[in-house]
Amino acid sequence: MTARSPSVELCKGNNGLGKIVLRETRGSSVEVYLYGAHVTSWKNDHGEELLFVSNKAIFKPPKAIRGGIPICFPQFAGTGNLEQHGFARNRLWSIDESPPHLAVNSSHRTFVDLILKPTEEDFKIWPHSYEFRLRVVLTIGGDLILISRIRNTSTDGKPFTFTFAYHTYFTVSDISEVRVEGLETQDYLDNLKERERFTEQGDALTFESEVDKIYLNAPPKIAIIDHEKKRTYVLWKEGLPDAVVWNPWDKKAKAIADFGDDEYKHMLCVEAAAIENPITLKPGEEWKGLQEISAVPSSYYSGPLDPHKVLHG
Ligand code: TA6
Repeated sequence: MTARSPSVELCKGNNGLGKIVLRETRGSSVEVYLYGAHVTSWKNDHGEELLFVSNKAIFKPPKAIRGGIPICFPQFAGTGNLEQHGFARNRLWSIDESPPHLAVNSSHRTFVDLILKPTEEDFKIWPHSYEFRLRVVLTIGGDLILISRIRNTSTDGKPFTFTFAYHTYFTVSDISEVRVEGLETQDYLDNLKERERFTEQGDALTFESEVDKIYLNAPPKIAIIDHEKKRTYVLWKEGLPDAVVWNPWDKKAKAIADFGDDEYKHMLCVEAAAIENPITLKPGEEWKGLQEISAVPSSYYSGPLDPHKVLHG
């Protein structure tokens, strides 16, 4: 295999939208659109796509791209005059040519820094001054790291409060053959039951119907096991206490215009988030939220899930 040198390339993506492609030596790659600072592709050394993007995704502002890793800011599943997941994913970001120093280790050599600042229009709907810097890193080993730094730059002494999520869509071979480990016994708010609070029972999460749960104060490490592919996604989060797990299943999938009717079978959202305790920044203060995802062979292969167990819980 010819050795490649790591590279960062700005090019045109779908509909001529600006896109940055990060490539690492062993063949892994990441693509991120300037529109929404939206990661839409993360491939391993063998060129296999690890993120789900709907075949019906509309790469056209103001609609957010369906899939990949939408950035939910300044709110997650909120109400009021903002879109439910905020507006960061609907804005055109810029490449940050002079980012303040961010300590990274040697394996973080291939990255791009993006920045979003409010426009006059934004001020009308969310009257706060901020700088949102996103660093997208592809490590030598092919891991994908997102580091968000949000600073309150207001000069009028006004603090602001926000909620946040990396709304990550993982691609899976068959949702009924997927387990999630690390959230068992956690408390969660169930979005399908008016956000009532429950405690997760049993061991790993398995999936046989729509799920939309906000796990509170979840452990920093969560594993998503794709039995068929013998692949495990490992999600590591810092500064993001909560985790959302979402699959629309068949009925909701049909109701989402930019989502294929059967696509729910091949995706699962596991989202590092800060929801239960919104973050407040005084002027000059900065918040940092990091997510690292890796894809590793599932050495522990327990064989196909027991259909009776999966179907009847
Ligand atoms: O993360 C789960 C969720 O909040 C679901 O309730 C569903 O609305 C999903 O996000 C997709 O939201 P979107 O605004 O991207 O269509």
